[in-house]
Amino acid sequence: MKAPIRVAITGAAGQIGYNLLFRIANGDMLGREQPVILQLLDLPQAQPALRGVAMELEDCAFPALQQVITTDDPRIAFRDAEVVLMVGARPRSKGMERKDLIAANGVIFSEQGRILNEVAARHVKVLVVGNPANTNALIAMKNAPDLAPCNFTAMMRLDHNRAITQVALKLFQPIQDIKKMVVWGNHSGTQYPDLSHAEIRGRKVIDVLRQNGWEGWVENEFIPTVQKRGAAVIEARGLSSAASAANSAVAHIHDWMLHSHHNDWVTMSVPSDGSYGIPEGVIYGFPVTCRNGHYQIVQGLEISELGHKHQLDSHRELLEERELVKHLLGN
Ligand code: NAX
Repeated sequence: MKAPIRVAITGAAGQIGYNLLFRIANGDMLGREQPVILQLLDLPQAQPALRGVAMELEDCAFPALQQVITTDDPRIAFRDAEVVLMVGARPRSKGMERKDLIAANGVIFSEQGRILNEVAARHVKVLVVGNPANTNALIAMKNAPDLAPCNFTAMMRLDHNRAITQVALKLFQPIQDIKKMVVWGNHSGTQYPDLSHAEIRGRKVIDVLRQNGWEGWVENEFIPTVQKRGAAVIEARGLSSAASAANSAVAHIHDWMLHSHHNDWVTMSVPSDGSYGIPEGVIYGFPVTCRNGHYQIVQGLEISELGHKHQLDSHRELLEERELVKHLLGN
């Protein structure tokens, strides 16, 4: 039998947590044969709810679920964790400005980054979901200088999946036939959903759109629909995306730990390395392929002038966010 993997989840009593934990315990993220120990963190006032979720997990009798730990102490939650899903974040309250939200969350992610640095497994893989996800991931990474920066990522997979579905719906084609989508940049309204490299059964999606006289759809409908999808879900449901966010977190870690599909790529926000003219110093959505626990940014894609402008707009926003939290970044 394989050794269990310790998976820590912050904000585990929240709505994404409730949609995430059962998927992980069922083996959707790391495989049915991989035992897991769930180390669940939430605030003191959420502990009764968290214990209720733990009871429900026990009641599922998942074969791969070896243990559930509930705590309000990040030191306990992160100890020896090999996978950490940082979902817990301060929600935006009424009248709160974006910059205040960034600052409030910055404090949480700097403290949790420091604790990860002290107690997590040295090869821990971190996915930040809590918003502003890219900047929170940067803060956690900067406060964990003993851990490899490449192991800090933020979630763009939901945006990626949203983009694929919009194309599949437009073309009336199966989801699994749409490959090589990417959403560049920040998980925010400045993100750049880019279908110019996307393929359908070996043909460029853009050529199929052109053939139907639908080129205008890309800038006029596709990009804004994907960019604003989170707000549309809030408008319809009265709550932010939870099951789809959890599904994306499962897929992000699954592909990173195991592998992405052959002849395709996925979007992950990872520390920029200068690729595509995005200088080091931000966590940015790139197309990546994953093998054996490592990701690689896909190189050599041709970017149009307009595409590059979209990329830089999102980069500029990340620099502005970084400026707001620079006191939390250490060096
Ligand atoms: P909820 O408010 O339902 O749950 C958040 C949980 O985090 C709560 O139980 C709260 O007590 C806990 N929490 C707050 N501060 C904490 C701390 N310092 N340590 C541990 N736990 C803490 O929010 P939910 O809908 O689950 O969303 C969580 C985060 O995901 C939000 O920041 C949200 O904006 C973000 N999202 C990110 C997405 C992405 O694609 N990156 C999409 C979905 C979602 O909007």
